[in-house]
Amino acid sequence: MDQIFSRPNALYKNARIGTMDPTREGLGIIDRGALLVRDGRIAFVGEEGDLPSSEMLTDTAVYDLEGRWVTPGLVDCHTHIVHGGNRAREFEMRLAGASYEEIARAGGGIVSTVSQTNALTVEQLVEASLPRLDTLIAEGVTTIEVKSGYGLTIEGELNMLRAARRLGDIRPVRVVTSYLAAHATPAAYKGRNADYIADVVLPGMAQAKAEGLIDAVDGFCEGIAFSVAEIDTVFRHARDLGLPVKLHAEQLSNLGGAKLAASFGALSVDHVEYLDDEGVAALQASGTVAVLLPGAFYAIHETRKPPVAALRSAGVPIAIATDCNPGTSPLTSLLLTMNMSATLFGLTVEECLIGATRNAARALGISTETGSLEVGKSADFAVWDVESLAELVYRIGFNPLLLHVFKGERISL
Ligand code: DI6
Ligand code: FE
Repeated sequence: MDQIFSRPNALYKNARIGTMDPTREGLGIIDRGALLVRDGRIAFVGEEGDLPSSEMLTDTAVYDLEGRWVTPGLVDCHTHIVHGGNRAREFEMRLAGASYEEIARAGGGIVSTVSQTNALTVEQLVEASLPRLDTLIAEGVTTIEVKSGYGLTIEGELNMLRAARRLGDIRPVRVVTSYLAAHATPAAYKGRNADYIADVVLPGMAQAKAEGLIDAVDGFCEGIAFSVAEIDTVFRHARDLGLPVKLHAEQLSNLGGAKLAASFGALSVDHVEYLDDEGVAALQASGTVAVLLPGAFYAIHETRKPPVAALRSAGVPIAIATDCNPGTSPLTSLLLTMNMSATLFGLTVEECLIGATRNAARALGISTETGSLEVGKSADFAVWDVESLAELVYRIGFNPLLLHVFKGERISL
């Protein structure tokens, strides 16, 4: 269990800070900087020489970071970390040549995790998820998005979301939840998507919202999952309930899911390997974030890369995330995700760092709270033992985190 110090008012000085502040150039770097934390929020961030007068520094602990680099706390904006069991057997099948779609159509894939998940109580789901969450926290993740989508019954979906909320109660991390009942159709409703949506997805959404369990609604728009029209039905219900939406879109083909999501002002569309120019234009118009998931691309041996150049020139914000899930992305490292985003998708170091902080927070609709180091935001930041921030993207399987702070509380490792 992480040892958490009491919440001090604290001054962190002698730091090199990558603020990711959008009002500053590039990474928003401050060379000899200081961060003042009061009541869990950033009261000052800037050049040490511009620190406010001394009275703001009374009853304040002072930490000399000895010139080390500081970034915002990392934000993993797309995960399925709450689930039972694993799919190592399918991994072997894929090594023998079976495609992700063939495995799904043969009853494997998502639905095979469903029974392993529904067999667990909420507390058992929490216990099963903690090793994955702790691994991410140990790399400086201070915010994580957690989806449902392996229950596929009302009670099963709600239990997953209850477990997700519980994770945020017992660990120093902000948990943002997404309702993903429209992830797959359970065996009992095989070939009857519309009935499944009417009987489970829509009433479950209302119940989950009433219990304060969901922050957004997600869906899987794909030939092996739900059509654009079916997702449209789900998103209309979300809009009626006042819930924002996001979508797994254009992962294996182009059904036009991104365009539909953009028409609802979606927070994000995720995967987007098969996104076309029309889809890019729709995202640009709606301000929707494109979340790239290199773990899934890598694990299912996908060859089609997301249209990064088109996204870049259209000014569509790009975020990256682990997509930590037992089937297509059993990846529990946002640092490795940054390396894969650069190496596999051609993102720059700056795009990777902003993609795992500021733009990831934007994909969750919490840009006013975290994702960059600006006055008034939550004091969520990480201190790294590196010579340059590029090392956070360059290294493969190495964690240079020295310490991190969440809501002003110093999290020892
Ligand atoms: N796309 C994915 O890659 C994951 N979900 C989705 O919509 C797969 C989840 C799984 O295979 O368990
Ligand atoms: Fe996913």
